[in-house]
Amino acid sequence: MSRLAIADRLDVLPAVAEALAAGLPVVALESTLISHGLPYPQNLEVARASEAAVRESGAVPATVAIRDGRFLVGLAADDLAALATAPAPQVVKAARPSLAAALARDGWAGTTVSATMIGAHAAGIRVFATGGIGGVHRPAGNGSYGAWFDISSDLDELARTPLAVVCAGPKAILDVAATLEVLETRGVPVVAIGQASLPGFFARDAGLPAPASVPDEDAAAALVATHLGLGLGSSILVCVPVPEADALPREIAVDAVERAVADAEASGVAGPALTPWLLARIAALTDGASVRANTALIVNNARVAGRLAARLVEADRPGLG
Ligand code: PSU
Ligand code: MN
Repeated sequence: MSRLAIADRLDVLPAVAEALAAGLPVVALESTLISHGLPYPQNLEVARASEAAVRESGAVPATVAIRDGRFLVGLAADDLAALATAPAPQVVKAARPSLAAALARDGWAGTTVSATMIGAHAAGIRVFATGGIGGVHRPAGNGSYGAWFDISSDLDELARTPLAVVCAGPKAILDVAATLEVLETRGVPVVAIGQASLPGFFARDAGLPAPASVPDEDAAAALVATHLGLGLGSSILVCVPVPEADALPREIAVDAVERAVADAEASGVAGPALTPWLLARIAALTDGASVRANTALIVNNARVAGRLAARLVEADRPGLG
């Protein structure tokens, strides 16, 4: 009888496999932001800069993607470039519900937060960096969810797969308060580093208190180690504010998001196309300022995740530190 396992689909890059076998810190990076979230050439620049930031923090980067039926954990430099430059319609977006479809076809798929978590966890990785997680989309202008009822599979994945997921907060295009409520119901701890308010993706402040906060990365690492050590099966969401110099002022972010959501509604965009559509519309509305914020926060999260992974490895070694 055949074995039923994701592991049979994994191709772990040798540098990543060696690091994991040696107990060295590794950070998974997602690839939907490369394939669908950012335009070329910023997507390739961000992907390379994120890997470099993880390395500078003392960890090994593992960008996760799908190609020709294989679940790739860690991309060689030429593969990263191939994914970033592959013609858009030929690259699909793979999440938990579309994972089988993405693996059953030839060609590339960018993995969302949910699909990246599945591959990273199967490979034995504990820390993952992204830009912003998916969540509960906003209701239509009339306040009714109706045809707009749309909750990202990222939220259920956070509840069922144990990792430390580093992000800049739920994406600002979402109903952030509703997203936090779902995370609470599903038992996912959400912690902000260095501030009491929830980081707001493009902006440093989402306008809501974070469910929990810690003063610094050391305290974050201790909380992550405790959470993962409990074996509850869920992830912990670590929220890092976008770097000050590249943040969008909150009013500008709120205004662009509101206009983009109204435009999406008027254009009838929905489903998996919605998030990429909104990000592109906001980029146009802010003259590229949102892309600069998005780029800066992704690379910054990769850097923080690298340091977190290194601290977790130190905590594994009793008697040291
Ligand atoms: N963060 C970014 N840009 C992105 C995404 C996250 O800065 O493009 C992607 C992530 O892959 C996330 C996905 O998992 O958007 C959510 O899509 P959806 O709302 O369709 O579940
Ligand atoms: Mn959706």
